Amino acid sequence: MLWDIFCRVIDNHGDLGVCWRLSADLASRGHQVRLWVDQADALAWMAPQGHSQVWVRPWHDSLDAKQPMSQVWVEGFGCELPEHFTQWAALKHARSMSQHLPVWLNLEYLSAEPYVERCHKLPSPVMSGPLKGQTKWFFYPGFTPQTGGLIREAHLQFDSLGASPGAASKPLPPQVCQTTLFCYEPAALSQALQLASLSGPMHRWHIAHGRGAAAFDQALISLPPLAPQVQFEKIPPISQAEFDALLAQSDLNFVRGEDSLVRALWAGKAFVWQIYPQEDGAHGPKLEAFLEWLEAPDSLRQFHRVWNGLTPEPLPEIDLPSWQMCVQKAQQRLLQQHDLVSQLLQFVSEKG
Ligand code: TRH
Repeated sequence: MLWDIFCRVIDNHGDLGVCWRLSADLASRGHQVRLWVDQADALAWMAPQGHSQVWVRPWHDSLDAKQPMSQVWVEGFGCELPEHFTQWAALKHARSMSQHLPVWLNLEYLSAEPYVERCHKLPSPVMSGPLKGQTKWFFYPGFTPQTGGLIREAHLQFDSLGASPGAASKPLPPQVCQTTLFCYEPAALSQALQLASLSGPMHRWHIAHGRGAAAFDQALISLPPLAPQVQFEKIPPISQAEFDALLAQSDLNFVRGEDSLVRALWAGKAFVWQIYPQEDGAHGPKLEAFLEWLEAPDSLRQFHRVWNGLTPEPLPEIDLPSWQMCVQKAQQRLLQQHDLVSQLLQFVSEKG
């Protein structure tokens, strides 16, 4: 099938990261994708290899009458279709009355909250514009069988120790503990750098570029003079495949947002999630719902609450073995469920 996927970059990299992974996964299953993006520049490092079956198109690019109608439209995160596209589609549809309009989906943000199961696959009538009267369908990713699931490509390999995308490629001395840091600006960062288990010569931090790297620099400056030395390496922007491999090679991953959370689950290593903060505080219950689903041990829950600024208490000590075991159990539960793209294909075949 031919798919149109629409992505507007709000800030950070998650919207584009998810839409690219979705497009590439569909393409690897033999589909063709027109990926409409308003700011595609991050794809240069995220997906430098591209994909021969995915055509990235600028948001305002218009289509002419010869271009084919696709079978599925996906609005990434409620971004709404561009006006020129709805006009083109309405005209094309009117000229060929026999042709069905595509199945129209709104791919929502990921959450473990209970509303996701209730709202998944609900219809939403289109009330205005050239396509008034059509129906859009909500498609919610999620962590339970009653949701749309998570993107999980066929090439991911899982064993009892979790996924290993490239994990074996760079053997490291076993005694050195590796941590990857991909975060926003957690107030507890300088505290984390002073934890006995995360500092000193037997520990190495891999610092992903961007906001987290700037926050790391600030945290280093604020360390007291006698704090143990932090061993670290700054990582330039790397491709999603390399990023996934980095998570798989680490013993502890600090991740953020939406897409790297899923990748931390597939990496199967202990992780701490910094949730995207929302002004109305909606991220608090969203984080708690996730920790509940994760069946996180107390120390991991507490670490998350402090890391996300939800409580002023000090960070608890890291407990890598129990945190990793919890992640691996969660991963096993997820592996019993269908992945997001398989579920999307099933839904489209029902509605098409
Ligand atoms: O960048 P993010 O903070 O994105 C966020 C969230 O998606 C959030 O839900 C959304 O509301 C907000 O954006 C607007 O974190 P996330 O989701 O993990 O996306 C990062 C992407 O960047 C992910 O696909 C991994 C990729 N990446 C690389 O490919 N290479 C890199 O070097 C790094 C650091 C990241």
